[in-house]
Amino acid sequence: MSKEIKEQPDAENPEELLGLKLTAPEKWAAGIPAVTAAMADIVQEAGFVRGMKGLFKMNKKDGFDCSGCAWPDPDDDRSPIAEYCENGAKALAEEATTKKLTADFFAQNSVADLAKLNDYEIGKKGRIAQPVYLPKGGTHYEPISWDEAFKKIAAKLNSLASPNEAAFYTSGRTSNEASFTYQLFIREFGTNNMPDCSNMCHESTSFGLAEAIGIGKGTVILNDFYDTDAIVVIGQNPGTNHPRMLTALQKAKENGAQIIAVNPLHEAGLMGFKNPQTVRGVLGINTHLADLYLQVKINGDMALLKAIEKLLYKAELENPGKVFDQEFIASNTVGYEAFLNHLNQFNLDHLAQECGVPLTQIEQAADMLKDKSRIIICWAMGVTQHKNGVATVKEIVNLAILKGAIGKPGSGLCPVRGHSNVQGNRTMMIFDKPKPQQLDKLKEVFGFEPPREHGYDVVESIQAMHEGKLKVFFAMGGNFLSATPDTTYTAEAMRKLEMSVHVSTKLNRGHLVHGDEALILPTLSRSDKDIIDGKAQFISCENSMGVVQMSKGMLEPISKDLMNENQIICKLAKATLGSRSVISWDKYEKSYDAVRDDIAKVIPGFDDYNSKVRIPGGFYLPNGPRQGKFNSKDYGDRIGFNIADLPEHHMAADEYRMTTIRSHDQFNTTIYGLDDRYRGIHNERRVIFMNEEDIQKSGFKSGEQVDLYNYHGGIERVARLFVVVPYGIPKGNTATYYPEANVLIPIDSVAENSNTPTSKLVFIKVKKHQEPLITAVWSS
Ligand SMILES: Nc1nc2c(c(=O)[nH]1)N[C@H]1C(S)=C(S)[C@@H](COP(=O)(O)OP(=O)(O)OC[C@H]3O[C@@H](n4cnc5c(=O)[nH]c(N)nc54)[C@H](O)[C@@H]3O)O[C@H]1N2
Ligand SMILES: Nc1nc2c(c(=O)[nH]1)N[C@H]1C(S)=C(S)[C@@H](COP(=O)(O)OP(=O)(O)OC[C@H]3O[C@@H](n4cnc5c(=O)[nH]c(N)nc54)[C@H](O)[C@@H]3O)O[C@H]1N2
Ligand code: SF4
Ligand SMILES: [Mo]
Repeated sequence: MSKEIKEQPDAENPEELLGLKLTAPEKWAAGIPAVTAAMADIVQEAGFVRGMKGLFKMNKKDGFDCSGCAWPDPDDDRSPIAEYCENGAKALAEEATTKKLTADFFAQNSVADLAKLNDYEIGKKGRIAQPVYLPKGGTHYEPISWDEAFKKIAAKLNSLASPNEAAFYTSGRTSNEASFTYQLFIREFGTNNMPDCSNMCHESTSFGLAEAIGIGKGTVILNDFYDTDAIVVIGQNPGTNHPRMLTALQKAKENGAQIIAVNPLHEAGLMGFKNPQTVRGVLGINTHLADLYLQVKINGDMALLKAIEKLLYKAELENPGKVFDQEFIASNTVGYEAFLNHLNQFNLDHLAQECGVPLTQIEQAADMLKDKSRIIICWAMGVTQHKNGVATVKEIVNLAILKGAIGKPGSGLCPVRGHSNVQGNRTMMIFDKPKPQQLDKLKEVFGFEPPREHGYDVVESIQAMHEGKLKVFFAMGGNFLSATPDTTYTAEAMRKLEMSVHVSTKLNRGHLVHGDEALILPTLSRSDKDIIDGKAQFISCENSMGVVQMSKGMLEPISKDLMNENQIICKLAKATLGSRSVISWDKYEKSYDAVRDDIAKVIPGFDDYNSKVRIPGGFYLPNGPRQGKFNSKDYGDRIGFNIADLPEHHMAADEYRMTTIRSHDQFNTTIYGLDDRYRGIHNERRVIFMNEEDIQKSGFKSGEQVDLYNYHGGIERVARLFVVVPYGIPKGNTATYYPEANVLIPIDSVAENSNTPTSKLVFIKVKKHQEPLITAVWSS
């Protein structure tokens, strides 16, 4: 294998193929194979006893919250046996592993050597067992004591010309308590530079919904799924990314709901489900899920939604008051007439062509919705990670308000969140654009003056690093390098830092592309026992439906040298701020209750936090729109119809649309395995899904080795060595896995208003694979 001459270890996965095997894509999800996959993983990583002990307590009311996705747990009774899915079990296997990285490991493996491994291999090395430090010019991470580590980071932070030369990232697993103390420290230090994974995820939702209805969160609860007439799932792959949602969809179907799926790929988990926790499922009996599957083109959603709205309008004209909820529209909305005029400007055939769905199928969708009023619309990354992500979110609101499908049982907006506490992070004020009222409250309660100027989000942070404006990057979890776009540019940016610090559970590529000095601080994971002063503590998280509940880890940590995230923050705050601080870090460090008492004073909905969080199953946060009380940016207690044009795509004749997706065997940049079982991909990640006709037209064949190019802004970005896989994807559309294809996503290709990277649409050219011209290997 050859490599270009590089001064630095590679920032990407090695360009090597592992040996792809293809099977036919599945038509249903879960069932026995899921149980088998889950068990194999957990037993291999954690051993039988430890693994089973963990699984037994996962998502139980007295147990710990699954660190996987943000799908909620049932409000009422939970299964006495298993309240988790295959991917929850894999998430546990990942952190409950007994393999650990000690000083020896880092002494034996240089940073450059580690960078030659692929993400799967890096992750499988085990949990980080002690703090490590990479000195300037160093080749190996070395052990460092916690005290020394805090001193070094504090000295560096205090040496900066301005607090705005540091940025503090958050990934979405950090608990409410640690998120609160983290933002408090950062703001007392003096900056709002708080990029977070939300910026790359549901930011378009948070922005769009906050403006439209007054809260940047969804409006439904789990029970709404059990009593609804229709569920529309747009740009989401629940079979892989929110597997227990399939149980909710199954129950909805049993109770008479119809399901419409909108997706460029036929995802197994949207088509059918064999519930492994029911006798029927174990016997292999499949619940058919989607009644209608609309295979849109990538980013065809806006055109599709408008076409459905237009057909509903036609039906409303034929049957006034029977299709649209005129009462709701009259008393809760603004701009109905203008919106209808806007719809009138579109031609149905044109809309059908733009979205790629045959008009007859769009008519079927409109028919299914027209007589129903209890409708839930779910969405995820297929909607948000587009240039017009915010506008599409608002178009979803348009459809909901035409039908009066919001603020009443069995109806509403359901953005399905990613990370298990990503929603809670934002509630706890992890945000680069805090509201003035929130900052006033901090000042009132704590007595320091928080910075008012907005900070950098993810994309702005990378650009600021590149321009030399940021000197220190501190990450609470995550894998910033690999999760962000334009990997080559981002790696250049990170290498310009004076110091990079990662608080992490597992080693990842983000630790291998670093500033002059770098530190990795190992922390407890969700399932780990968290003992302070001899007492077992618990943290709390907020799920996708606004339920806050406790989470108590119970597995023995793999090392005595791990520290919980809150303690790391408190100790760093003391080391950095010293007597400048007005906050009782000692108190917070010893007790989450003390943190919760102060959260109760600052964050609305958390009064009496310490008692409410102890109620088994937790408590719901207030949500006005769920009760039909709206608060939009422009129209007060009414929701304005949003008027948005169709997106325009200017692409060359030989360019394809490319979306990036998750395989079934990964959690973001953590690669659990090399298969994507439901899509029939085995033992490979460097694949490009292409339409059969496109493959033929380009003179390729199945299995062909290709390179992928993007030329946005006149810069050539290349992802080398991918294998062509013929797949049922619309013509002109392609899909690749994230993070292997992130190198192709231009840093300045972002969603309007939310600044989210457009990970679901970049334009690429596909060419026959060529070995790079320069073929020397760098030396370390
Ligand atoms: N096992 C597992 N669980 C996870 C994660 C994980 O990586 N692994 N990640 C977590 C996180 S952080 C998040 S945000 C969520 C992500 O959950 P999802 O949003 O479900 O994840 P993705 O795979 O990014 O893509 C979603 C779907 O969008 C479709 N799609 C792509 N482009 C378009 C488009 O233009 N229009 C439409 N309508 N559909 C499109 C894809 O085919 C895919 O089915 O999952 C969370 N849960
Ligand atoms: N092309 C493309 N890019 C994308 C996306 C996409 O769909 N396509 N999706 C985007 C989305 S939705 C998201 S959310 C981001 C995800 O971006 P991130 O949240 O930054 O990435 P993760 O892969 O979830 O982070 C994994 C790392 O977190 C650390 N970790 C795990 N658990 C804990 C813990 O409990 N505490 C601490 N301190 N560390 C922990 C481990 O070291 C692990 O390696 O990626 C985004 N990037
Ligand atoms: S659905 Fe999500 S939260 Fe629930 S067990 Fe599965 S991965 Fe964990
Ligand atoms: Mo996400």
